[in-house]
Amino acid sequence: MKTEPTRVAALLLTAGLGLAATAGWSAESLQDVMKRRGLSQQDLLAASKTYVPTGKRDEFVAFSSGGQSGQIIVYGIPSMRILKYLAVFTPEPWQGYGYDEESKKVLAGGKIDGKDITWGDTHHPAISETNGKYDGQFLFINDKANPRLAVVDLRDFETKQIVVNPIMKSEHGGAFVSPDTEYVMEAAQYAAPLENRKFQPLEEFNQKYRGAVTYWKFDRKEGLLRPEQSFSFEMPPYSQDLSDFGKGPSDGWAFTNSFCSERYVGGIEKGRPPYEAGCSAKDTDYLHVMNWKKAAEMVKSGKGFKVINGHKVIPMDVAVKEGLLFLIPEPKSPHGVDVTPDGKYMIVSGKLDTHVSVYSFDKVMAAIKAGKFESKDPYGIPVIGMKDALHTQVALGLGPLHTQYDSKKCVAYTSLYVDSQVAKWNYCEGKVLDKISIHYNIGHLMTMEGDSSDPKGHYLVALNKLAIDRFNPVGPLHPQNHQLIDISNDKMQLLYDMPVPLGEPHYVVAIDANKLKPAVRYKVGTNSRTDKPHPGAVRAGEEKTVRKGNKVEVFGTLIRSHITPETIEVQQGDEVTIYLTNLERAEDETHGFTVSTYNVHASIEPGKTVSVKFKADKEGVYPYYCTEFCSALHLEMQGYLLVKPKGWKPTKATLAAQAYTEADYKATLKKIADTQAVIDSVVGFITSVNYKDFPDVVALVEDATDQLNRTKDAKARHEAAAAKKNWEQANLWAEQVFQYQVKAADIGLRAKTYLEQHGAKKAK
Ligand code: RUQ
Ligand code: CUA
Repeated sequence: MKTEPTRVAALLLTAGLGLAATAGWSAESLQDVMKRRGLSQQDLLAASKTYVPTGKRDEFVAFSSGGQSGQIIVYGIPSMRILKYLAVFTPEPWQGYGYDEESKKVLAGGKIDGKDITWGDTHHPAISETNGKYDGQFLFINDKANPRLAVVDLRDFETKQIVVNPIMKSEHGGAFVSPDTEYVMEAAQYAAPLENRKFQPLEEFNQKYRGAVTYWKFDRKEGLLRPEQSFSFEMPPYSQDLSDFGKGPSDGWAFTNSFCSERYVGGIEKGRPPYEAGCSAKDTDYLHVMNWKKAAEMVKSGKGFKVINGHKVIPMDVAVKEGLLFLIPEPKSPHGVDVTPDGKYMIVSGKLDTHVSVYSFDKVMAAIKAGKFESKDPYGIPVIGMKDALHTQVALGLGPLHTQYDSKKCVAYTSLYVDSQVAKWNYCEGKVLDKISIHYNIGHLMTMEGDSSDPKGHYLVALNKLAIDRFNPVGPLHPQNHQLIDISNDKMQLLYDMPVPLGEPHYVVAIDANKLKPAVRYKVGTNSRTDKPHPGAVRAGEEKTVRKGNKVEVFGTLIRSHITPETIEVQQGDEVTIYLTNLERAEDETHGFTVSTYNVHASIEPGKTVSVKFKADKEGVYPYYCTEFCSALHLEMQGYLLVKPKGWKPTKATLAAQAYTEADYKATLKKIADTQAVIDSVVGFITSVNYKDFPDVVALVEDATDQLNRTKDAKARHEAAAAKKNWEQANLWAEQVFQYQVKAADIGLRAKTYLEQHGAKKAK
């Protein structure tokens, strides 16, 4: 496709006339639309609460677990528009995750016993906190199936680290952060021997199988978890589950649920009752109460732990002796234990009990201080009486599962799985305030910043396990249904159903959008996964190919609309590494890169340097190209990898003959002059108004100027070639000048439209 100057000029005209042209048409009235689409007043009210007009942004940004996809889904609230899938535990081609060398290193951190694990089961995301409030800097998420934890940096929404839990075989009760994110907690799910690759018979379950809760030390400055400074509590084999950190008055303590304190081991095939019966036989399970601050100090001082698989573990007897670990009975088979924003209470709901139980932190502390325990569990851990710890219990309905908080004092929301409802209630006074039905079978629920010490209210999202009949059918495997509920008034109002098209999301966290300030570009030559300068980075004009033995290293660059180099010649059997730096400074000017059939791909955002590596094991010709539609001449952003067979000798080399005449050259020069006139008029408009007051426009102007500056070199080249009457070279370099002009004009028009739409005023 060619961009003619006349088209650019036509664009200019329409940019000015667009509004006037549509004003005369008669539109459908609101009543017409309601009638035609069968919408009620209530529907319109709901729609007006979720609709975000074009160009406007959402108030909150949600990070949803992507379940079996091993990813994170980012969406806006209240529009429920999906913004991005973040690659975390599984290869993701768009982002080059698992297809470029830098991200492969991150994924390699998640290898278990030397093997790649290419899938993950993400459950519970957590946003980093400062003083108990979301700070928008980092995001953590667990992999339940393969006990791992990942760190996402919210400066660029990229995964930077994956760590494998050294002593667990599954992990569900994470991720949770301490109020200042010094530690990230995860609790095991299914008990197993803590020693790696060690068999123990199920008959010795009570003696040899163990649960655990791990505290990963987080180094905020480097944005990395520090395994050598992390530690775990050895726990009874009770199937530990969700957890939470204390805050405010309960800071320093942490809480973890369990759902099979029966220590049942199943055996349906041997005629024994199944797990579901054995694990719910007793009326209560145990809430684990840990003094993590004291434990961390003890471990720091080099005492009180043993080393298992290279990891520091506090044995149960030490935890008991040092007063670090206590149990409290809790209604059976709970999921969440959720500390209230003021840190005074811990709310637990047993899925098989109709109550939510509100435990008082003060009462728990008083019992511990007084040494008032009702018993000890089989491992010698003191058990605090339920009555001595409870503030109140409230009957909410069937299958209470998870609780989140409102900005209004004492107001909580609890999901009711069996009833398919959300209950709004007051935990200080212990009374139900409102209930709303959802569709269907809600698991977790989530309010805005609703698990922090500063919940924001406004909205609640019901994370429904089943969608059944809510959407257009797409086969037996259904999407999940996230339902948006308005909680700003006394009565809850259901606003919107969003099908979630990727895995089974379990938990979501949502943050005030103003707290997120992600970058739009990297410093040129950055390895985004380490945030350090990339040794493979080069600047324009420094591109080169280096051969050492059979290792070939290509140091290349990308900028609209060419890849340098445009041919890579290697011998069959060579090991090829291609480093690529995106030289763009403009927002959203990402280039992609792939080489045909070599299974490599990279996404190279402005400033980033990445590398792809492969063995050129097949003789042949392999096109490479940019995979992002980055510019009008994106298709031309191409090159050839030539893999020559061993012993190949060049014969007579003839490049495709291209005949151009002086007339062609002159015509191109005319085109350049016409385009320059268009550019001058756009520049005239921009500089006639207060464009400097608009940072977005200033960035566009910088980008356009950058493109225009590039014409100087090409102009010198076409003039030099013309002087030698080499009309082919002269014409092609003149065409290159035109290409830079077109890009500059394109950007200029975007700036002009922006200024017109944002009410720019005449410059003084
Ligand atoms: S969960 S609802 Cu892992 Cu908390 Cu599935
Ligand atoms: Cu760069 Cu397409």
